[in-house]
Amino acid sequence: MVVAGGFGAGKTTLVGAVSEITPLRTEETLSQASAVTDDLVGVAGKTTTTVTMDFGRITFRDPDVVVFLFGMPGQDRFRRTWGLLSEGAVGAVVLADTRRLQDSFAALAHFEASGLPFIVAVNEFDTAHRYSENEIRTALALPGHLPVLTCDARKAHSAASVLVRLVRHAQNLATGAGL
Ligand SMILES: Nc1nc2c(ncn2[C@@H]2O[C@H](COP(=O)(O)OP(=O)(O)OP(=O)(O)O)[C@@H](O)[C@H]2O)c(=O)[nH]1
Ligand SMILES: [Mg+2]
Repeated sequence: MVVAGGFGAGKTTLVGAVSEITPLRTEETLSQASAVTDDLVGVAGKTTTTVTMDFGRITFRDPDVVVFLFGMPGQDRFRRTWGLLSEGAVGAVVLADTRRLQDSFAALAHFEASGLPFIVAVNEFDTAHRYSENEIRTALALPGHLPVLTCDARKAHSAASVLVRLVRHAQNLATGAGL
């Protein structure tokens, strides 16, 4: 599975929260040079960014299914990496931060074009306004069948629920039940 979404939406946090192994991370310090492209409004405390990927693993029980998790870099200048990381994936979670909803557009467009099953999970940051599912669906122009849920990327249980929802959605699409 891949975890995608805009810069600072909480992808690295989510992979780290659910992974049963110490996640592989590729964080680099945000520098003065990136200030022009990596807008820190809403994520002022952020000091690093993912430059290649996060990698984690989770096992679902009964039946045992081992899932590899790939967290993507957020900025759309890494778009080439998104395609490479999502090749052969079961599906994608597009994490959204309602303080910077526009940052989700590039990932949404990517998965719409690629045809990979995806769901939207709103990572509810403490300082962010809470919007209804319908408001988010409208703002992101999402079709009715596409699951939209909320989560706290820091909490393993919440993050795992998102992944389970993605599996169900992918299964529904495969059997035609979700159309
Ligand atoms: N309050 C709160 N903080 C969060 C949550 N999720 C992530 N954070 C914090 O937000 C910051 C950004 O999280 P990351 O996980 O690095 O975000 P990312 O999407 O991987 O960022 P990029 O790789 O740079 O695109 C970190 O300081 C996290 O601790 C959350 O659900 N609530
Ligand atoms: Mg990251």
